[in-house]
Amino acid sequence: MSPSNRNLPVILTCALVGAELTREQTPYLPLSPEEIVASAVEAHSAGAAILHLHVRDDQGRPTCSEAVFQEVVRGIRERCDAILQVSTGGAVGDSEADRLRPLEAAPEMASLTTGSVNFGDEVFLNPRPFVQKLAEAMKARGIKPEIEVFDAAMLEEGIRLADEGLIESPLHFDLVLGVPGALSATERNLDFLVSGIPEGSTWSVAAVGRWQFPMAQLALEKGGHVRVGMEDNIYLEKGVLAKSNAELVAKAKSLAAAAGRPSASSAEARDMLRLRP
Ligand code: KMH
Ligand code: ZN
Repeated sequence: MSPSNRNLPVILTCALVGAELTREQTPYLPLSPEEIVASAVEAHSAGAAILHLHVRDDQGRPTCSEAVFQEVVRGIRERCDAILQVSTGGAVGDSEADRLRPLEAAPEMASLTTGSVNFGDEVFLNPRPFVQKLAEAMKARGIKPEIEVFDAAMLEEGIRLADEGLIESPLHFDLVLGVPGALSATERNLDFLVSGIPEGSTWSVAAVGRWQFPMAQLALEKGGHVRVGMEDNIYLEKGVLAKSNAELVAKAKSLAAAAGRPSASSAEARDMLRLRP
């Protein structure tokens, strides 16, 4: 822990649902709008300033339906002041038109993956013209992108979009490490990515599976922010399923406290991210 990072509030993000997980993998996965809202409010109470949202249809399948996103966004907003960040990644194979739909729910933030990448046995497609279109749509609506970096070139592409005027500074990056086929969750990779992040930006780490908490620890020590949640990892510890997203957030919050990093409230996070009022 460098002295400059001590006491720097950490922005905890909780990715509640994702698009790939099923109830077969964990019975605790929230699926219906009511379950997602309840899980969101609980995760926020446990310390998450940002909630990263995917939604599901009435069969539990991933959907980009505007109506479902709006229902979930409205439900959470009625009950807490968390920063809501919709996914524009959706599920592998979603159409470009569908992936633009969550922006209609008027969130404060949205994810923006700035390149294509192998994603397990599939390919998460993000051609440049579509990434530019997403960035333009976010800018037009005053939605701050979280630049999702699954591989190194995505960081450079995020900076390029800012140079082209499609993303406003300060930039916010989420370093997604450990997806099979993408950049692995190692300290060396984290250091390499962080060394390329422009001054004045903010960054978080979202590592998947068993790397979630070890990489969160490194992010805390290096002055970064942390994303946890069932989308990325369903285990509280080896062999023990998290019974809620709040449990994962609470664990991240206690790691942060032990590292001397208080968790930021949503209001503090809005300031740190320079979100528009
Ligand atoms: N479900 C993945 C294919 C995001 O939310 O922007 C993409 C994803 C990233 O989850
Ligand atoms: Zn996501």
